[in-house]
Amino acid sequence: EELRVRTGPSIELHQTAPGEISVPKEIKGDMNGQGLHVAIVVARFNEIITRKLLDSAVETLVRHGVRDEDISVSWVPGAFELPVIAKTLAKTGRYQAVICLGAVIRGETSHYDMVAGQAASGISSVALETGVPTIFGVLTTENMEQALNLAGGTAGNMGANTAVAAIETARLIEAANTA
Ligand code: INI
Repeated sequence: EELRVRTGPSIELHQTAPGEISVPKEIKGDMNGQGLHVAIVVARFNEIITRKLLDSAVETLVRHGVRDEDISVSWVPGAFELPVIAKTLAKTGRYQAVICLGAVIRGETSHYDMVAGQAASGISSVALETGVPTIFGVLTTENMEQALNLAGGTAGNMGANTAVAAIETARLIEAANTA
């Protein structure tokens, strides 16, 4: 009896029945936008870029089931102003996600690093302080050509990516709260 071969505790713990392995419970967000309310905050600075991001974000939200009337759009002067309006909107409790869109282009400013850095850390703070997923859709590029490529050119459209991130994260939060 004492010489019985043991498989070891790690294997025994995971074996529910012969041949059957238990797996951890996975909590997932899906891409169903039905019923979601989404706020978009968009910077007017470099509007030639940000309008393309906005169009793509709205189109992608709607394609995934978000109703037009459940999407709000707020324009701010520049990327630096995104966090304060994002926070105001997040705190209303009316939105399951907030998307921030902007374009900070190094070639055109000496305070590029300030604007880009503050936008990123401000947007991150809004998400953590409010619990509302606040999506970072600020392009930070060396020049206008790179920005155009990321706004519907050769490198896709970051606006669409932000819409996908907003829906998945909002749905994951919903799943995590009800799991
Ligand atoms: N705002 C941007 O969104 N992108 C930029 O590239 C930019 N540049 O180049 O300076 C920019 N500056 C404005 C800034 O966001 C604020 O609106 C401004 O500083 C007033 O607070």
